[in-house]
Amino acid sequence: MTNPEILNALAGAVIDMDEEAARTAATAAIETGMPAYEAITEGLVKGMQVVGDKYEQQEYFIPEVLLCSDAMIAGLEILQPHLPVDHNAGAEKVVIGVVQGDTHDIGKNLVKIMLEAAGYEVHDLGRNVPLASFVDKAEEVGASIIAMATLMTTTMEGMRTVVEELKSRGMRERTTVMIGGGPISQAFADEIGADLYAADANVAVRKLKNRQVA
Ligand code: B12
Repeated sequence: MTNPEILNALAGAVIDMDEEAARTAATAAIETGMPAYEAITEGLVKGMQVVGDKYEQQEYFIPEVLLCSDAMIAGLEILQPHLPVDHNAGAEKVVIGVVQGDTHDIGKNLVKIMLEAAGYEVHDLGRNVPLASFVDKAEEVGASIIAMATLMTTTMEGMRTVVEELKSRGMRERTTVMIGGGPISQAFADEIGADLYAADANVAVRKLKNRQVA
């Protein structure tokens, strides 16, 4: 298979809810020497974006979306061990999670994988995370970065609460707050006083790295 065929097969496997096809295409990607990073972002994630569109057009419903996500995870399990790990981040610690009230975690999991590959030590609180837990965990493990995700407008405000909580505990100055997810924007990040916003997992890693250099 050529590289475009492999990327199409990865995306197609996610759209077709086919775990086996996702594993086969992921294995083909590795065997042909395609960077795992490219296979994830240009293959599996592209497929999941199409799934998102189909859900919004009511062509797919919750059961289909969950099967698509299983196929994406099947592909990720093969690709993730092949992501080259960069040790230059000096094992800076990140606490990541999806804010309270929201259970969408596919994007957050991708950001986590990319951060780990970039050399960060990631503490994953999962989804529907009580807001104070972000700050509690950062304090407990000595994390310098809190990364929060949400895909729902109804739960965005929770991010502001976390920023305020950091201030009231005297931790704001030493903690970088990064936010992302569907309804989040740079304008919202500015409004609540978050340090960084990223529209996707690649940009998230780049912005964190740049911030270190700065
Ligand atoms: C998959 C999905 C689901 C799955 C979630 C499975 C799972 N384990 O995550 C299921 C089917 C369970 C689901 C349930 C619901 N969903 Co839903 N779901 C989606 C869907 C179709 C795709 C989301 C997705 O995974 N995309 C693929 C990933 C890769 O993209 P991503 O999450 O955006 O992540 C990327 C970036 O945003 C960024 N990013 C993500 N996180 C972070 C974090 C940081 C720190 C940074 C920097 C960047 C970053 O990087 C990622 C990778 O590049 C979206 C529609 C859409 N187009 O987004 C609706 C959507 C998010 N869901 C929606 C809704 C309403 C619901 C439900 C309430 C439906 C219901 N009535 O029950 C429930 C939620 C219940 C709850 N309380 O949580 C709405 C939200 C509307 C809104 N604006 O508030 C959407 C937008 C659909 C719609 N148009 O109505 N859903």
